[in-house]
Amino acid sequence: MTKRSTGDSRKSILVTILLSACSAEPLTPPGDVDLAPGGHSFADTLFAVERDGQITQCNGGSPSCLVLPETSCDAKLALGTNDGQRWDLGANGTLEVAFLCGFIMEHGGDAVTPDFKIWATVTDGSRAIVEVGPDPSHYQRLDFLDESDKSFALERVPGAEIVRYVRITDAGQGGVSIDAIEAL
Ligand SMILES: [Ca+2]
Repeated sequence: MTKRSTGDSRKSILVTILLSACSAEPLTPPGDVDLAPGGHSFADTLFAVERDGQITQCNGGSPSCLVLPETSCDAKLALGTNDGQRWDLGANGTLEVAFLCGFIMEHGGDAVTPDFKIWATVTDGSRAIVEVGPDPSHYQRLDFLDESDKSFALERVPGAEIVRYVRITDAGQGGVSIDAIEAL
């Protein structure tokens, strides 16, 4: 075996390990419930939270997809499955979550079909701005979260075929609380 092929083999093994680490094993978010095993994926990582003008970076912890990153941020209530435990955005508050063990994929071709769902409670007259991106530096505005448990279609954003980050920003009135973000 040549030196190069050994290196390729090692790369292949590494990729295999990484892929298997991010397989559909049930995840257990701290303080929340199990993610749906083998089912749709839910936001698994808190990236940042802003409420009452204070920004908190929440990422960190384990890089393994078998266990959600540990975080002291209370906004972890918005991770994992829709379990009825919600994070209140607060007026002008922002929540940034990521699918680091999964992703949201546009499907349906030219047809506008729901690609992800934000499980949320939105009081009458309240709304939040929803943005998506492949990373936290390239958000594109998608739509408003202006009703509870609303589904969204990536077709509204040209070129957004796979996204991993979702940023939800209260439009000013408050009254929006997030339970979970689910890739469909
Ligand atoms: Ca929840």
